[in-house]
Amino acid sequence: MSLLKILIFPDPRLRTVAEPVGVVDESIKKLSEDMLETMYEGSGIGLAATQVNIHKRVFVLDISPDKTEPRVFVDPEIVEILNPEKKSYSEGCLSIPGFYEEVKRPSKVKVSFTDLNGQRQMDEIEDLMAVVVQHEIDHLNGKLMVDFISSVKREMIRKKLLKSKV
Ligand code: QAP
Ligand code: CO
Repeated sequence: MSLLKILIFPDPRLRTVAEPVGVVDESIKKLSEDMLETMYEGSGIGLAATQVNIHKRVFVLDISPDKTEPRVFVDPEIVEILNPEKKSYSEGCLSIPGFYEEVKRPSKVKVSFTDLNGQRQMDEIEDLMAVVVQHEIDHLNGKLMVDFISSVKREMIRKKLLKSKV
């Protein structure tokens, strides 16, 4: 396994729309292992391939307290919003270190994705998992959590991260 370099906002490469994977091959398995290692190293709970400058539709997450439940989503799609009632959550992002912002999203969604065995899966998700899945799918579409906040706050974060050179 190897640690990957995480792009930091406002790196323009974070705005790239990722390409569908299609067939899950060894390169995708290796990528997901490296992404999980990189996510754990940064004490994250979710990481999209876009954040490590690989523009393929893959993300990983692990929201378990002891970090023992890695999950990999390939070609994920939100097929249905099961509860449109929006819930606010203070979100973080490994590409926006040190900043947390309240974002409102649908609280329950149905997601389809390909697993590492190449099987298409369907899952109903809610609570923190639903927040992370929507946050990560946004990354694959070049969207960031700072796009949901005021432009004044976004500018402040942009300037601070450009200066801090993390
Ligand atoms: C996405 O983000 C997420 O600022 C995953 O200094 C997070 O793992 C979605 C992290 C929360 C919903 C809720 C952030 C690590 C990790 C930081 C992360 C930091 C170190 C963020
Ligand atoms: Co993020």
